[in-house]
Amino acid sequence: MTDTTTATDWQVETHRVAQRIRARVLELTILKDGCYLSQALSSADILAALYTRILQLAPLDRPLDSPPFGGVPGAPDESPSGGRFHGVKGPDLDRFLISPAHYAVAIYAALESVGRLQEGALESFNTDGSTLEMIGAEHSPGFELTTGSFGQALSQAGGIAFARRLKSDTGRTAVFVSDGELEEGQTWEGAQAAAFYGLDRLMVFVDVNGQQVDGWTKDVMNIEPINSRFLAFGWDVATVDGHDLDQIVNAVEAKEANGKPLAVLCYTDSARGIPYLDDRKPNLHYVRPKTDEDRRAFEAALEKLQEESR
Ligand SMILES: Cc1ncc(C[n+]2csc(CCOP(=O)(O)OP(=O)(O)O)c2C)c(N)n1
Ligand SMILES: [Mg+2]
Repeated sequence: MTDTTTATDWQVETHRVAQRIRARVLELTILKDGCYLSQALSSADILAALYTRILQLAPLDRPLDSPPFGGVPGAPDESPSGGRFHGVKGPDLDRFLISPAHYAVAIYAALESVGRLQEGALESFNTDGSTLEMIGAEHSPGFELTTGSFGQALSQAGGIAFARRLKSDTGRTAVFVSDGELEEGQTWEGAQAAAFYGLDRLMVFVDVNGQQVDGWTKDVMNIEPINSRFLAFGWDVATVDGHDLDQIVNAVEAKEANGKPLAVLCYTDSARGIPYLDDRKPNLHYVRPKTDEDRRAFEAALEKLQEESR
């Protein structure tokens, strides 16, 4: 969906949401002198497509605030789960689970962009006592699970999808994972179990941005060929350009009820929207403006992204 002259209304609006995500996280990167920026650049279109077009989530009456951390959710205290930003749960509604906890700022920006997180809430981002943590946890907006130790959410999503099938829910369970998490053994145990139990209402969206903390994923621990690996595990697989809204949405719409879970492999660019960062690849896991030239380039990129967000 690069040619906006032929884009339909939803594509134009969803593209704006994606640019707002990028702009917001870049703004915070400048303000905080560093942030998980590249993750927002790579995943913005996937998240925008999910929140505006793919997921069936209950609407909220109004954007929610995220009060300070009041203890972990669950008994005996009643601290709210970050899942409430996805609306009330329902048998015919979807669930959306986030696995890579360092993508939290991209999730907060996405929630703000689609009117689920109150504007201004991000002012407390990464400050003591705030639930808008740099590394999200089960109390952070959008998060139902604590998954800072990676590779866990696919198994948990499979468990949730399995339980939902026992209850005859018709809603789908979606989980977002990063490509570095495919290096984790538990990911593949989860994939194996999901196929074994025939969980065809389970969908995993992978942000294949090619990088992990120590460099290119292919150099640290190669995960390719991801497509044939998932196929071999008994999944349906769609390989898409993770910046092409049509391709992402169509991958889900083409899914048949055939007893197989779906993996949508979204190949992305971790500098998308800020070409200035191209030269720093693959060292974009955590981005700081280091020089005055960086700061000037970041400010210029912010202006452009904000312009495209309106
Ligand atoms: C089980 C586990 N091992 C190692 C880490 C440390 N770690 C934090 S971020 C990261 C990189 C993960 O890859 P990815 O999410 O693809 O990186 P990105 O694309 O965000 O740079 C690693 C290995 C962790 N959080 N959990
Ligand atoms: Mg990655």
